[in-house]
Amino acid sequence: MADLRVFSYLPNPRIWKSIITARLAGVELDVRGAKPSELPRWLWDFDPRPLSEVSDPERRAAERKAHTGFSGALYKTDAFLKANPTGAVPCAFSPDGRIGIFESNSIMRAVARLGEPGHGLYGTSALESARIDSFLDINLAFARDSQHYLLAIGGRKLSANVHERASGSFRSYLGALEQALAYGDYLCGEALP
Ligand SMILES: N[C@@H](CCC(=O)N[C@@H](CS)C(=O)NCC(=O)O)C(=O)O
Repeated sequence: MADLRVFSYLPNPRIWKSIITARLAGVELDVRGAKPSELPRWLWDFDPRPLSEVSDPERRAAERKAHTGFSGALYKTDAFLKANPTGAVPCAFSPDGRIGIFESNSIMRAVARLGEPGHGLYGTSALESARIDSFLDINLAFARDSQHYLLAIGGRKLSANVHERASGSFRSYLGALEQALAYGDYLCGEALP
């Protein structure tokens, strides 16, 4: 049995970081999903599957309005929304489906925590892990603003305001990385794990 189940549209850059971490840390992932264009015709659930395999009542009960990156209807079960209150993908589940993990950075951290002892990818102490969290946290504003920017370009609705926000958070995020690297070769620790 895999250590963690991940459901997403595939490929999704948001899960590459978890897949890379899993390879380096010796964690087995069970990655499920389909192309972005196919996912609206899937049941979003711990046991995700094409709607062709789902009964009509189950499909009707799961119908929701998409909110980000998709339009129209998506089919998310109550159990999916209980495990993953944002209703977004990627999301991950414990092998028994009882624990849901959402936000791609959190999924990556879960993979690192599940990894073999000593891999060092999430630091070598509580404080080093917290420093890594600091960089992941400042990434969130940039990730959100760049998502709005890319979706606006895709929808041919790019405004000066959206561009300005993405540009500002890009500068602020990379500025912090540059500042950290002005004092040494690593963002955290003294060597690559
Ligand atoms: N910050 C989240 C973003 C996830 C996200 O926005 N996912 C969108 C697709 S890009 C989604 O699942 N939308 C579902 C919906 O529209 O209901 C992460 O990094 O995991």
